[in-house]
This record gives sequence, structure tokens and C-alpha cells, in this order.
Amino acid sequence: MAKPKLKIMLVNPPNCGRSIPEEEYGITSLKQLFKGEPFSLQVLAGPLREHDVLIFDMKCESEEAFWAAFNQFRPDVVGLTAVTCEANTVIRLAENVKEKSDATVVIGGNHATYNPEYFNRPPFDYIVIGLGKKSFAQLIGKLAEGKKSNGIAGIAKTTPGKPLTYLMRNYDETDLMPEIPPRYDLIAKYRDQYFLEQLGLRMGFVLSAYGCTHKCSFCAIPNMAGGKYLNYEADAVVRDIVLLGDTSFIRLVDANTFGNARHSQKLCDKIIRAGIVKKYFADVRADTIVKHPELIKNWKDAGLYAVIVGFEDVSDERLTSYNKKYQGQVISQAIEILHKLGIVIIGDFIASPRDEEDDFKKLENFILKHQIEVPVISVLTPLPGTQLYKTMKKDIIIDDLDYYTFTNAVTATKMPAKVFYQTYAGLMKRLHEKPHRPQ
Ligand code: B12
Ligand code: SF4
Repeated sequence: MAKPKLKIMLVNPPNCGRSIPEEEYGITSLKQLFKGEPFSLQVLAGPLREHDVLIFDMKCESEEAFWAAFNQFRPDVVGLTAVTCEANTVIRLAENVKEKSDATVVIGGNHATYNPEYFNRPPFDYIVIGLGKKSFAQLIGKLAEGKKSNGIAGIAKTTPGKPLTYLMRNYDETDLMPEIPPRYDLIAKYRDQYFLEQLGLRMGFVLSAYGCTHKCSFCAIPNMAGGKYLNYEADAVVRDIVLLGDTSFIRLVDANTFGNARHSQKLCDKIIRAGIVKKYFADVRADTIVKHPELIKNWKDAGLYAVIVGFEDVSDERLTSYNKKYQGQVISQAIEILHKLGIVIIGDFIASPRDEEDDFKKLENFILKHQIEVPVISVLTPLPGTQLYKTMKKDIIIDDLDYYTFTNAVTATKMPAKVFYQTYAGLMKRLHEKPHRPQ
């Protein structure tokens, strides 16, 4: 007998998060609006073909439009995704969903993985921890059969008022379900809106790996695959790139793209052999670039246009405290290799609330000296669930997660707060006066 079909609404929350510099000091330049396809939801929708799935992107549409779509679709299941600064917004949304319907509400994503207890509240029924493509499909299978869904590893049934208990999932490559592509078709109506203002371009998202080989103290990635680094099959990556049709820029959304050099070389060969001509953006560690310059060169030939490198800091002491596992000299070597190859550098740096004007000056000098084309500077933020959170918990002065946007100091600043934000905003303004534009 065929299983009943469920109506599943997957929701990307609106751009949210609050800004201290704006609220307190009228500095509006630090708050940014981000838009990019809700790739996690397209991935989750992949294995649910036998059901009726709707992806609603509140970063593209109003809340009013959301409720109109909700009332028309009348979902059996609502799936919400959230990073930390979106956590409070999705709680409010889930409460409204429960007031208006008896839909089963499921939450997943970075915050649900790093701080599942935060969502152990009445409006949620299930919390999906980490990589959810396969576990969510298993949950939907059980719900469609009207069966109890306790016991799926990686999924917690909420127990408000009592601590959560759930089976840890031992993630492996089968959790990536490479045989099933993301449902790019479900967001087709939004695609024109996924415009990256900072670079002035549109890009499509493709996955080639998941999790990370490392465990930097501030980072909310390693637990997403239970501390593992998983590769998505090379043929599946090529298939997904092709599915994006004439999109000329592809962002490999992996947190660490060339973490397995052999696999990356195989993928590179397959892309070249398939005759695909696209430009790629990928997140790469500085030490990978230094260890495997040939691989990076080969990828340049395959279309690697820009790399996002988490340089984080210019001080060896800070790099060690972040558990980055390399020192400043590796950063300089990596930059040299990238410049020689003509690969654009999107450099991520972290400004600590303890920084003083001199530290900002040093960072600016470093960025200018090394000609980092697109510098991105975030404020050090102890995200709940990370190692950094454990170390900095006692110093946190703002625990409202709305402020965990990476542009607020949630621990005390050493300089007067106003001067800290003015210095930070001033640096960002100078660095972005002549924005990089892809050729
Ligand atoms: C693409 C991306 C974006 C895009 C699109 C995201 C979107 N949903 O609209 C844009 C540009 C909009 C964006 C914005 C921001 N982002 Co962002 N983003 C990413 C990035 C690079 C890739 C995410 C991705 O697609 N991964 C691949 C998919 C397949 O994996 P996944 O998202 O983890 O999804 C799986 C599981 O999490 C789970 N899952 C996820 N959601 C759900 C929902 C349900 C119902 C279920 C069952 C399961 C489930 O199953 C999925 C499939 O297996 C990640 C870093 C990374 N490499 O992961 C950062 C990342 C998620 N972003 C981050 C941040 C901080 C932000 C911003 C605050 C901006 C900033 N300063 O960087 C804003 C937030 C927006 C806002 N202000 O409201 C942080 C989150 C850390 C945290 N815990 O808060 C990350 C981890 C990067 C980092 N530097 O640490 N982001
Ligand atoms: S910062 Fe980068 S290298 Fe470090 S754990 Fe996160 S994804 Fe991995």
C-alpha cells in the first residue's frame, strides 16, 4: 500500500539579528543584508519526492506573504532552519504556526545542532541535530506511516521541562545521499533575488564536502557531522553543477573544500573532463594551499576564481588560542601562492572585543600590504555549544541571541564600546571603498 503523501513546508527565516552599533551609536554601515539560496532546504527536499514540498524563503518574501502561503498550503509538517542569530525569530514563528495549526514542527541547522536544548520548547516537536538529509527523510517516512518516530539517531523528540534525550548519529558518507540531488527547482522563482551585493554577482550553491578536518575553537561547523569530514561523490558534484544550468558562478558551500586532496583532485579532473566552464568560489584553509599548491593550480585551470580563507588573525598567539593549527607564516605563504595563481582572496578575519586601535591598525596594514581583495572582518562571538563559548561564558555580557550576528561585541570591549564600533566601522568603510568586482 502506498504511503500517504504529506504536505511539507520548509521555511528559511527572514534576515534577522540586531545591531548594537546601529541601536546605540547610529552606525548603520555594519549591518548587512544577506541573501543566498536556502540550500539546506533544497538538500532536505531531495529525498522527499513522493511528498508535496514547498520551500518558502522569508529572506525574499514578507511575513504577510508567508501566512498567505501557509493558509493556502496547509502543511502537515513545517521544517525551520536557523543559525544562532535567527533562533529567537524561528521560535516566534513556530509559536504562531502552532497557534494556527496542528502541523508537526521540526527545527534543524547550526543552532539546533550546537544548542539543541534551546529549542526544547512547546512549539517544536523534533530537533534534528547535524546533517539532516537522511535522518529527516527517515522522520518523514515514519510520520507518513503514522508511526512513532522515537529512536532515529540524530533526532530528538522535544520534552519541554525535561532534558532532551536522543541517540547520537554516527554520520558517514551515506548521510549525504549523493544519489539524490538538491531540489533547485523549488526555489526557481527566487533565483533572481539571490544577488551578492558585495561582489555584484549571482551564484548557485553546490556541495562537495561536509563537516571539517579541524576544530577551531570559535567555529560552529565540526559538530555538524559529529566531528567528521565527509566527501560528496565527485560524480554527484558534477551532476549538481550541471543542474544549475547557465549560472556562471558556483559557490562550493562546504566549510572546508579541499580537505581531502585526492578527492579534490578527482573532482577537478572530472569537471575538466566534463567540459564545464564555470567560475568557482571555495572555502580553503591556508595550510591546505601551502601543502597542495599543485592542487590549487589545477583547480585554477578548472575555473577556481576565488577562495574564502579563514585567516582569522595576524598574531601567532591568537591563532594558537583559536586552535587554528597553523601560524602566521603559513598565511603569508598561502597569500603568495594565491597571488601568483591569480586567484581572488576573500579573507576572513576576527576582531576581538579586546582589540584596541593599534590592533585594528595592524590588521588594516596586513590586509593592505597583502592586497586581500575582499576582506571580511567579524567580531569574535562565542556561539553557544562551541569550545570558545566554554572559555568565554563568564565574560558574556549580552546573551540575547539576536545579537549573535558576528558584528556585535557580546563580551565587554577593552576600548569604550562607542570607540570600538567607530574604529571597526571606519576600517570596514576604508577597506570597502573600492569594492572588488569580478571580471
Ligand atoms: C550559504 C550560507 C549563508 C547564505 C544562505 C543561508 C540561508 N539559509 O539563507 C547567507 C549568505 C544568506 C548566509 C547568511 C548568514 N550566515 Co551563513 N552560511 C552559509 C554557509 C557558507 C553554507 C550553508 C550551507 O548551505 N551549507 C550546506 C548545507 C547542505 O548544510 P547545512 O546548512 O548545515 O544544512 C544541513 C543541516 O544543518 C541540517 N539542517 C539545516 N536546516 C535544517 C532544517 C530542518 C527542518 C532539518 C530537518 C535539518 C536542517 O540538514 C541540512 C542538510 O543536511 C555556512 C558555512 C558552511 N559552510 O556551512 C554559513 C553559516 C551557516 N552562516 C553563518 C552566519 C553567522 C551567517 C550570518 C549571521 C552572517 C554572517 N555574519 O556570516 C547570516 C545570517 C542571516 C541573517 N542575518 O539572518 C554561520 C552560522 C554560525 C551560527 N551558528 O550562527 C555559518 C556556519 C558560517 C560561519 N562563519 O560560521 N549564510
Ligand atoms: S574555522 Fe574552518 S577550518 Fe576551522 S573548524 Fe571551522 S570550518 Fe574547519
